[in-house]
Amino acid sequence: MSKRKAPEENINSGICDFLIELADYEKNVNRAFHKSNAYRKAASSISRFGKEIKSGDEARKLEGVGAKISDKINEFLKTGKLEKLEKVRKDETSQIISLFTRISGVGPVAARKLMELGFKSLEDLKNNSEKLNHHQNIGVKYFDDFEKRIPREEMEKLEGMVVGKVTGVDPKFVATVCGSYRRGATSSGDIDVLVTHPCFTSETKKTLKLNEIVKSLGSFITDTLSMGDTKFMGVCSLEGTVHRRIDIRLIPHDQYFTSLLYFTGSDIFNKRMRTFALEQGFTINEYSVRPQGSTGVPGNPLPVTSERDIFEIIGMKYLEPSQRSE
Ligand code: 8DG
Ligand code: CA
Ligand code: CA
Repeated sequence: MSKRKAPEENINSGICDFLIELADYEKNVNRAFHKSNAYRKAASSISRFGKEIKSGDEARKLEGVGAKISDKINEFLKTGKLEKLEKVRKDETSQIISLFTRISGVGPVAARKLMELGFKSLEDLKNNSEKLNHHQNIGVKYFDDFEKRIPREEMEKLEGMVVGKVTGVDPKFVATVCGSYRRGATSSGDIDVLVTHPCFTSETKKTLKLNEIVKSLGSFITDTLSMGDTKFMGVCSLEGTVHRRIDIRLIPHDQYFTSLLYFTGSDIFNKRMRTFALEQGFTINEYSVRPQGSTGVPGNPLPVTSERDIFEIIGMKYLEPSQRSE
């Protein structure tokens, strides 16, 4: 996942910002993933609320906001800041780990390890490249570029270029840019491309050559982070300007719509939808929708021919991509 999200129009952005900062701190520095998710969930509820929150008690009525978060909201509304965050921001360990987790390919575990090796800055990492893997070194190299959001206008150019080249290999290829771009965002963190072909299904297992698809993109691709059978992670650049992260995934034709839904996100929306589905007795993931069965063992994948089908099966009102941001 890319590490910076675009600021959205949100009347409670002050509260949401501090909750997301706490979520990142819990995830990256403490590796307390449940706590981190709790903060993110609360931030998501509050940003969907749409009205100005005037007290912790008012926020408590929302899903995912408990006593502790409600107290923090009161402190923030009263004083304009949060004692806990003030401390975290001053702490050197937190500063270094937070910086390192912003590097592509560096998660919370690697970030702490690098700090424990005594590294404090990107400069330190550049001078000790043998301590980093290939992906991480490229992450350091393009650190500034990867932090820059991609304006929608550039995303449109990138889309045109990728789709043109891929369908040039075979007009039956379908290439779709998903992620925040498909949700209509004014800027995106990276380029998430799904590629499918009618002859490539989970049954036939006919392998498509992902490296051929990547090769067709030519010098547009500047670096490869990893190349698997179905997933390419790399770096691209239009006319040698800013370097952008690009992921290309090959998806079997019969799993295309569940993948499209999953990789359109947002990740918060996916979590909400998955929870909703489970409550209705279905398991959904990027591969399939399956009935949960009374014994808890998922049944066979149900046929799906559109994203709308998936919403209908689980009994959720259809939401356009642009309505799936939270
Ligand atoms: P952005 O790049 O503009 O910052 O936002 P994004 O496009 O929504 O996020 P992303 O990190 O590029 O992920 C693309 C979609 O993939 C996301 O919207 C939903 C799905 N996704 C999850 N969980 C995860 C995950 O852990 N890793 C990745 N790579 N994708 C995930 O729901
Ligand atoms: Ca991505
Ligand atoms: Ca993205």
